[in-house]
Amino acid sequence: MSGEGAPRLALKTLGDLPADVARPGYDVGAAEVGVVHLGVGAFHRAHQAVYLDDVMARGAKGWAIAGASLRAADTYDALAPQDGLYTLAVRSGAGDALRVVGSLRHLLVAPRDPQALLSAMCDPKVRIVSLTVTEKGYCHDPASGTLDEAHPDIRADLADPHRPRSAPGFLVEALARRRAAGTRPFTVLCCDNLPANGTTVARVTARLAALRDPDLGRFVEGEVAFPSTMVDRIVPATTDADRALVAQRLGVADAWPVMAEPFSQWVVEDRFPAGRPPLEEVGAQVVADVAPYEHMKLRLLNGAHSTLAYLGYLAGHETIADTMADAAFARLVQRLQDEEITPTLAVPPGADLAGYKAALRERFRNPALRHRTWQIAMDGSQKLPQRLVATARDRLAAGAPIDLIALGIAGWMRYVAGWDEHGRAIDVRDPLASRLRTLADAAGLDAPRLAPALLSVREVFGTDLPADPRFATAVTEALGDVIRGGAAGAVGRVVTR
Ligand code: CS2
Repeated sequence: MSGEGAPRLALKTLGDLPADVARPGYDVGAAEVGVVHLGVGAFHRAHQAVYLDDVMARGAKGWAIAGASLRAADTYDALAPQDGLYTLAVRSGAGDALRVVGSLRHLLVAPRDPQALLSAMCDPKVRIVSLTVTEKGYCHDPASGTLDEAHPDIRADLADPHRPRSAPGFLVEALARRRAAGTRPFTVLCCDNLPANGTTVARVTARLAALRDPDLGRFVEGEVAFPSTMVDRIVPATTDADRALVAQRLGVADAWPVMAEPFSQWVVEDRFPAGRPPLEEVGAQVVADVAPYEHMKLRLLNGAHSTLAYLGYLAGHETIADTMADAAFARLVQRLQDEEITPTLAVPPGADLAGYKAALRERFRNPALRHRTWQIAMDGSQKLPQRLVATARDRLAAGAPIDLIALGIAGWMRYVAGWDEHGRAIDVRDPLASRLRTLADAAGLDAPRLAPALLSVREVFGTDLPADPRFATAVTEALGDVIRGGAAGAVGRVVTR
């Protein structure tokens, strides 16, 4: 069904879908755009777009999405012929529940036509510009959360601000144009796993604006709302096998369905001066302060995820579920969460932390998801600071041990060295990959040399931790263990200690 020329999912085939495929409960063709989303990847389509689909099914008008890709045109090319429709397959042991999502009403590709994206962002009906551009898409220094002014895209955006390339560049130019036109600013809604994501993106955007014009900087700082959010849903990359399976169930081809776990959570700070969709009616939590939710999620879920990804990959496990099926790894996750992460958390009001952690481990075990360790291992330099390093910093400030966190960090170091335990090359994807590789090559696979070499990467560890002998020693010892005994051996040893 997925071959060239097969009938495609589209508005005109929507009525022919089998009865067990859920579809939009509103007039999709008449839905009006109120949100421009930057980074219309799988996560967005399995998360925010689904909440907005639900919002419109409940009768709220004007919350459809214009989704832009800031780099590749593949999402556009897949979904434009489908009128923006795509399938969400919710995967569990009980099989796949399919649903066609209609909230993506308009698609754009920034590099093909930056002016079209800017005009969409300047439409007075657009009240929110949301983003999932991944950690590296903000062109910031992950350790300090400030704009990386030397970033090539930022330099390009300063040289030619009216044809932006970066996400902050688009935000600043669109806000400047709205201001000049007397249109009230949109609310900027970051949905990436950054620490204090709203505040961080506000800082980065205001700085870029100020570099263009101090007055514009003050405007962004004073007049634009950047509520913080916590987003959570595990969404592995779609494979060709997934496409074939979905096509078989639909009876028509869908060039880019998204596959997700049943769990979904969205916690949003209630600061939307231009208005917002009634998210609390569709299961999102609208709160005054996201910080405790964010810490809980970034540290317990993403911190454990990255630990499993590096050590699991090195131990030869393809997916998170495979890694969790190894009892020593499952034990590592539990102990890491209970002993080293939990004491650093300010728990959200009314949260059942024990239940939350147990549910997380069950989610990791979901055998239907096939979430690859390699996928999660990507962009570690951008992820580690908020997932593991910040937790280590808090532990050290409290005089507490960090052996398990150090093992996760050591897994990253061994991984970015670029060779697996059988001497095969690892395809390391990271904006700093070549620098990390150069450092690792110069040091060799020798912990007392490799650990300090990688600890010198300021973007990840700042300047404080490399100088803290407790941190450096714990990481060097853990790395020595991983190098000598392999990742599985090191995990086995640490959990029986
Ligand atoms: C994962 C996240 O790829 C990764 O780095 O840790 O995408 C994770 O699946 C989501 O944050 C879950 O909400």
